[in-house]
Amino acid sequence: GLSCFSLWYVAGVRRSRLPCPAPVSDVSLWNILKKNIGKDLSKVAMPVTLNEPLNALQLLCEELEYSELLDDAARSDDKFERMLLVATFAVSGYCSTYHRAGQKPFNPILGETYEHIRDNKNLRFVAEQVSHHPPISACHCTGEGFEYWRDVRFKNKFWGKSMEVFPVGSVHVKLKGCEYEWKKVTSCVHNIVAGTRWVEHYGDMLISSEDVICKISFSKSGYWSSKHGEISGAVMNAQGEVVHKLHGKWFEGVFCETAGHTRCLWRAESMPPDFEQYYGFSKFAIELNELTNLDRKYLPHTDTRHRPDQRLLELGDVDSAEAEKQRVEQIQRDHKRLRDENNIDYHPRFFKKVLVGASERWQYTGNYWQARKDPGFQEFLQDITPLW
Ligand code: PIF
Repeated sequence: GLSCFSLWYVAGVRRSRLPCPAPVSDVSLWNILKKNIGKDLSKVAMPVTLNEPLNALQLLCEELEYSELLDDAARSDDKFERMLLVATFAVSGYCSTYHRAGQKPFNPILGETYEHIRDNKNLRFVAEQVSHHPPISACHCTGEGFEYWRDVRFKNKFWGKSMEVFPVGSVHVKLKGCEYEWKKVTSCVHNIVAGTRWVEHYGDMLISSEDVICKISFSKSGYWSSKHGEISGAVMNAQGEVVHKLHGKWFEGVFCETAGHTRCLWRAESMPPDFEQYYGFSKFAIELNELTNLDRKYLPHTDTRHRPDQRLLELGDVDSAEAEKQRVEQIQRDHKRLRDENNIDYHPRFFKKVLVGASERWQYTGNYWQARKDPGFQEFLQDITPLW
């Protein structure tokens, strides 16, 4: 029968705490960086103590924490209101980064996957690491009346004190037959080597759809400025006339102003107790890497929740986590060498590369949820050598 655990799971109850607080890390990032000046940092294996127990695929999922904004957009009959909610969703995706500048996510292994289901929201998310060098992650998600997809590759620029991250690739949302597309703004991690690390996002975001556009500016200000985190923007019709104005802070909330009247569209959830000791994770982030008995039954062996080094870090066993990270990375190198020696091309399982103009996109094949059905992934993934 069902264990107590799975009954909880069925009822949608998830853990509200990580098993262990973040270990105290004394690793000197400066020692690593000075040895690698001018190098592409994505080609340097970093110590596990720089990481948080989540990876880049799970961070893509985390940007959907406030997906009900898209559900609401899909329910609205007003195209300007729909754009307003899509734009608010786009801003809300930055919220989790506020308390998370202290660590970096795990870099997924090529072929690693991550799924996330929220029955109460009808949300189904799937992601796959489709390229190792350069690291590229692709994801696809459906909710109540919307579809969402994105692929991303991060370009970094290390400036000595700070690091700028330029996400390459677009975010797409489709609802009520209309497609919305935008590019994410530049992110910057300050005080990389000394002092308190903090994150800032800046630049202009343009969300386009058929005949409504929205422009949002993320201000560059400084940590102590009252303008820190400020965004402002406008929803415009095809003639460029402003219909609604937007303002707020990406870590706090978004407000809409229409003809002198102001209303709140979104507010960030409050943080769980002791979040500082627990990697700055929100309630949503805490849940992302939970592995229930039911998950064990259904998840493919490629799912991040099965990755041993990340699990060991979550459990606070730093030494074993480091040893496992190196072992897993070596397996990945061996697989690559075997492919190279035998002239075998690598093809991701659930996404395929398509060319749109001059740019590459990774399109979901639809295979994942199909393969998950009885008899599960065994048959579908049997040709994949275990990743770890
Ligand atoms: C390893 O990844 P790490 C390296 O890629 C290594 O080259 C590879 O060996 P190989 C290993 O198999 C990898 O595990 C390095 C790098 C990874 C990303 C991209 O995890 C996402 O050891 C970045 O890390 C997201 O990290 C940033 O790249 C979002 O994970 C904000 O470049 C970085 C991060 C820079 C450090 C900044 C620290 C800030 C706290 O032999 O196969 O090449």
